[in-house]
Amino acid sequence: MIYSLKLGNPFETEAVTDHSEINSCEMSEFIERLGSLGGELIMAHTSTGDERPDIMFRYRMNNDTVVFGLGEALHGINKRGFKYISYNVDDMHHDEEKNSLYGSHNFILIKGTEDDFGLFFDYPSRMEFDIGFENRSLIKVTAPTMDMCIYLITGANLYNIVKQFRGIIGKSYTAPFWAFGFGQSRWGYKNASDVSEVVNSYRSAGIPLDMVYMDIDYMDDYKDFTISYERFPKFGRFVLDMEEQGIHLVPIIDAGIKIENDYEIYEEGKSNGYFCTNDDASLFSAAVWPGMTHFVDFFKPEAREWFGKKYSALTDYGIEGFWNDMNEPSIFYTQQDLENTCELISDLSLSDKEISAKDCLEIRDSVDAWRSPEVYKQFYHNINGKRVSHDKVHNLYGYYMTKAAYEGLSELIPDKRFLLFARSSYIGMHRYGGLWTGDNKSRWSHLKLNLSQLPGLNMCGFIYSGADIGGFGADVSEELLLRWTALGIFTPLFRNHSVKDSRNQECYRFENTEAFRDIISLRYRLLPYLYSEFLKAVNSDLMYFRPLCFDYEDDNDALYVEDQLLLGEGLMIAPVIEENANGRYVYLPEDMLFIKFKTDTEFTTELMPKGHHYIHVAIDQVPLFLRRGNMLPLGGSHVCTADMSMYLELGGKGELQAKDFEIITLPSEKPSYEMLCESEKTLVSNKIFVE
Ligand code: MIG
Repeated sequence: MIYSLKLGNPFETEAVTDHSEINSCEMSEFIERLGSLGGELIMAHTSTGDERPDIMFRYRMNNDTVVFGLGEALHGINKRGFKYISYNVDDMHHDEEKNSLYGSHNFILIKGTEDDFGLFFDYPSRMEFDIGFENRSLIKVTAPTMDMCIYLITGANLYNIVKQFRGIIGKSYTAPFWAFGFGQSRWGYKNASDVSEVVNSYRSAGIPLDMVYMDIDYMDDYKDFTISYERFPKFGRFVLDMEEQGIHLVPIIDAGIKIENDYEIYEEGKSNGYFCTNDDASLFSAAVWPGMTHFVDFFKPEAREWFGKKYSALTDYGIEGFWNDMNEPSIFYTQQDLENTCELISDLSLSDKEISAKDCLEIRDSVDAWRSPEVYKQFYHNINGKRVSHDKVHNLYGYYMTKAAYEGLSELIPDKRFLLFARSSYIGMHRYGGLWTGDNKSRWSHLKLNLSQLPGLNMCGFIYSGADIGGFGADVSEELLLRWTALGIFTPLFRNHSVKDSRNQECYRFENTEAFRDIISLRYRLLPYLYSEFLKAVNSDLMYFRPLCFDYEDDNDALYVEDQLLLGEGLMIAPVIEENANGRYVYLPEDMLFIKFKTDTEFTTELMPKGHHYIHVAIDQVPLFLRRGNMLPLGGSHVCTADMSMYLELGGKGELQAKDFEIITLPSEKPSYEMLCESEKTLVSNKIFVE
């Protein structure tokens, strides 16, 4: 059951799209329902003497309570023990003590002693989730104003609650099949020959590759919807050449629009009033990569429509995939900051006083708005004719940018699925694109973090998601990259990406290219299963990745497993995430078939009983577990999805042959092809890849 409570005058975020099954409650009824589950809702005046009350949800946990959710938030799958702040931020240091990341996903799922329930706080500005941080046994969710919708979801079990939640927030974005290929990216590919070199090197190493991402350097002076023809001469020809080699180019689009006379986007945005404004209605200016920029007011439907159509600058060349970046929005400093700082310097230089260290620090701080929440109180949107402070709707900015892109691309490429994902997000954006989890680092702890973030994201509808494989910042070791890639082959978004001045991180740069080839080829062999499970998750509000306890409800050991996940209906993954390990401990909640891939074509299987085990997994091997009653179809090895037309043609037209697959089953008898097509649990049926 789903209950909602509307408090005050909430902003319509459009996170929830289907209200038909929701019982909207009066305050007293809602409080009573929460109370019967052990939760309290309290309105309290803040000590600052604000007239408006704080909202606080409170829940007393016992020793066994486990809390899930919060989307991409840091820490483990179980969110207990930390305080999370929903206020989107561009912070490239994903350290354990950080409270916020790029997205805010205000859904929590409480596994209580008696009843389990979920809560969604639909509130687009800053709020806090203290999940047993200040007090180990207390959950405290607070927001500074009472303008919010709260949704309470009860159900038979955790998975059922998530499915109901997914049902009200609308169907997740469907990525095209090719977006499940492997992608190489690096901030620093500056011209066509850099990109070609990447493609050639992958092809000659025999490592599969489907896309090369183009970071900001492909643009002319970091201007959105431009291409530097100096560095990418004959761009149209180049896109076609790449396509012939089975490569999709995926350019980046940033949020800030460069202020420059005669730059079409700037001129049109300005004359049509599509940009965010200052207090006094003048245009708000702030610096990002292009220098001074304006920000599109994505809350205006006309501005969204206009911006979305601008993607034609690239789709006209045959581009079908994009990533949206810097859309928290990320701001280095504002025009105002810059002016104040100049004034400060000039005052100091005019005075006779010696310039102190304190003065220098003041100068530095005065021009630095990066990651400062204060800057978001300085500009405004025009929403239905009303001026709204950005701060009030801050967490929605990336979401509305992605909505603009999605709607534009749907018109520009109407007959095809396109690839689209973004960095900043809020629940609701999952209908328009996927996300990547931003600037992680080449650290073993971030490999683990990658795994921990996946189920939370799935709960909130973000199925097409993934992290920068190998880590964005810092230098990666070959071992870390191999182990990380061995996790990456299972994530829908599978992209190796790194920052400019870090060690070159393309797989062919390392000695053991064969191991990379085997691991990534395995991804392609698994695609029939993976893409089918992805479509099932999207179309039926399922989770592609789930914590073990979602399926093994009464298994107390399964409840605490933090480094294994269920993948789709039939698989469990247990990647090696420790340095210098020759394997790992796994927990099997039931008997499973342990499949160890040695190369892309060679594997061993072993039936393993329920319980705790140690498995040996060498650096070039991939472990996988098949659940009872399921089969795993393995397609052939391919260097790109374009070569897999066999699967793509299936849409009712092509004939799928059992011989096209190698089939791994757990039951003793080998299933016939007919069985394969008929079985409810079948992964290969003529339904794969068809909605
Ligand atoms: O301030 O476009 O997260 O993936 O390579 C850095 C350059 C801007 C941040 C993105 C990262 C991208 C980088 N961007």
